[in-house]
Amino acid sequence: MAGLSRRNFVCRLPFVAAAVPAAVNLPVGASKPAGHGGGDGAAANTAAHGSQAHAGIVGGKVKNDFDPTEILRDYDTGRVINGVREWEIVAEDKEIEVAPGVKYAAWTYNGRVPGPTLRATEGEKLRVRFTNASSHPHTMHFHGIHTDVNDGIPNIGPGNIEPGESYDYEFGAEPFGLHLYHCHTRPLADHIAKGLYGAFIIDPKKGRPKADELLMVMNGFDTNFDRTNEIYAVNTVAFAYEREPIRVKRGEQVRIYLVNALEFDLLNSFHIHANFFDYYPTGTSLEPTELTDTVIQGQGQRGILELRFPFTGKYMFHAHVSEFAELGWMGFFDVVD
Ligand SMILES: [Cu+2]
Repeated sequence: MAGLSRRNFVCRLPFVAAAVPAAVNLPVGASKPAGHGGGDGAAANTAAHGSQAHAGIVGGKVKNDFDPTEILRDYDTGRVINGVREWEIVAEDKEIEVAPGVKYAAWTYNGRVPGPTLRATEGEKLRVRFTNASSHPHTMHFHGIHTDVNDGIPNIGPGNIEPGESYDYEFGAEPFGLHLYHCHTRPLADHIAKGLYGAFIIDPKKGRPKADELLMVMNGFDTNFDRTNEIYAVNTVAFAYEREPIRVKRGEQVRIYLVNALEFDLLNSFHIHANFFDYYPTGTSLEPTELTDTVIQGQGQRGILELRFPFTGKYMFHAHVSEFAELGWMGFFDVVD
């Protein structure tokens, strides 16, 4: 029995919520709600168009050592020692909660998913002191320009860093832009999907204009290990910003660092309601390429969005892949004076 696919999972959510409060443990695949076969389209349809189509994952509190609202503005600039900017990163196995009642056995960098948002300035020398305290081999592979031995892949340089081992990755901060880092141990999709990824921001030397800066890593979780995702989110927790909308100021420049770390789905997207944004692909130019309200990113793609909200109120944002939105990837901005 393979358990529920994510597609019949979304149809079942309302029944599940009614039948068992802790329902969203369901994607683990064990218990199917009785009396609702996969062909029960009419009933599913009725429920899905009711007022609480995703009530099964909206309600309740999620407990983690990290908070999606704090992750938005939490930038880790490490420390500078003898002219080198340096971070200490530890990989560890850790159970996290990706929706109320949905636990996930993650692999993490510094205990959180996404890992810390590492931030440096163009041209600096960087050192990432990596220790593997997990029970599996891992690496840290950075997007950027560097030598092969610092590329964090299995067969070159230090290769896989085994449990209990450490390695210092050293490279320069180039080019400026929004990059990412992730484990590159095989099987690759699994090592990334388990949670070993984070954003890597290199600021241009002259900086960018002042803004309220928000980090958003689009991700998902394959909670029943069938290589499709059952939960989608920004910064890990489904519907986190629906429960706690992102507070921003009317008229203020907002800059979103948007990264697609999703595995098992080729594309992800970001759509803002009632507004438009300037888009800077990969953040490697200071000139935007597009004024739009929707952007698509493939696996590993990222870009910078800049916008201002002219009106106060609650403004939705979500994946325009509707299925992802219904499984957790949606939220609100709360625009205030
Ligand atoms: Cu790994």
